[in-house]
Amino acid sequence: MKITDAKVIVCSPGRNFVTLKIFTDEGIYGLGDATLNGMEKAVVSYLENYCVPALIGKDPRNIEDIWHFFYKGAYWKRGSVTMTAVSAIDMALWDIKGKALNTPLYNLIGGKSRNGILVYCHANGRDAEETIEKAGQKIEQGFRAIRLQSGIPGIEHTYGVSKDNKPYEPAEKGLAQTEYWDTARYLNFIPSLFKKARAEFGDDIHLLHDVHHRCTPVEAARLARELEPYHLFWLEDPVSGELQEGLRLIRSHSTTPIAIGEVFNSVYDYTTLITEQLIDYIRMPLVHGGGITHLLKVASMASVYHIQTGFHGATDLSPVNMAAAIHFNMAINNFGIQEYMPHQEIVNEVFKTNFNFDKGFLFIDDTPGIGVDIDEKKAAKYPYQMASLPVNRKSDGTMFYW
Ligand code: EZ4
Ligand code: CO
Repeated sequence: MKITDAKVIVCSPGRNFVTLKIFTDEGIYGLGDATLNGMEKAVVSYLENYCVPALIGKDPRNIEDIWHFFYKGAYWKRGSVTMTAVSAIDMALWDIKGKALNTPLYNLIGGKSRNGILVYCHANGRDAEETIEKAGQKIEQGFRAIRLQSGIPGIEHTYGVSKDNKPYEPAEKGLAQTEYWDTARYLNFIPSLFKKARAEFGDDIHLLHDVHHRCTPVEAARLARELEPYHLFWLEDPVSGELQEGLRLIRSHSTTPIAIGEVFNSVYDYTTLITEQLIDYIRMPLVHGGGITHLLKVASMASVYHIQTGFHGATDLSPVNMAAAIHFNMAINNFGIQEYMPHQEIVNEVFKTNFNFDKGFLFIDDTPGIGVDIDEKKAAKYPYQMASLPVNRKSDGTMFYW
């Protein structure tokens, strides 16, 4: 079997998606997600100019070797842009293998370990009361795990809270907008939100929260400790994770479970965190973390240390990634939870999917490969639109993490 061609499809049904399609001489093609929110064209360029020409003529069955060709073989390795490209190639190759062997992806990586995939959704509101009201609606829709993000008195735009009461989409058209931040107000507010939520919903609903990289290690330790009485499923990205040693401080002060790494792109972002048992959940998704091939290794290493997966699943990851993640989560033993933000209806005009939600869980059918297809004619109706994630400054103007 030989790769004959590959192309990159960019479309914007409501938001931008980049999809890699790899063709073979046996008429089988595979799809991979290559979407990197706000940096889409950088990945497109790396794929089109450097990866696609190198793929042509290779045997798509040799996934491990091709993965290392694009990782070890590249002198300038790692980084979100290049690893997203490697991830897309890897996903498309697993899709081809599944189709060639006429079996769903989960069968190729261990078979089924469970019946369905526990997911968490988002609830957000302008204040604690509205956030709790929204969470109540999610529980009525069947969700068993909910991430709470709330507007905070004195902070104009809080991460995770939509400005227009529509589903939250952080990227906006054009160049980056500036938001302003105040950690002291945030830290004083969040424990009261979870106190109210526990009083309203009791102990059986899983509650989660995303700090979105905005605390120093000692601030995060305080927050994790003050949230302990409300038994969070996890506290996400409590600090910006590039300082792996910073997580030691949080761990030494609190038993609140920690999830980290939606912006990570290699096992080497995790080695201290895993081997010192400083975290509880791996957030790095297939689409940015080297695809199925690399996440299988990360998940295996994590499993040795009793750490579970909880992959990023925002709407800026395409349905191809979501389906691949469900297969992956079905197969591994140390699956924990999957983030699930349903895409807008118009996304389903372009992508034909094979998964469905029922009573808090996602289920995937047994279509061979990953099982998602793209309608290129429909995709062409929605051309790319430049959009950027916000930048964040402290209220005195100092540049900060978004
Ligand atoms: O900010 O996907 O947990 N979810 C998140 C997301 C990220 C966006 C960035 O593109 O933190 O909302
Ligand atoms: Co997050």
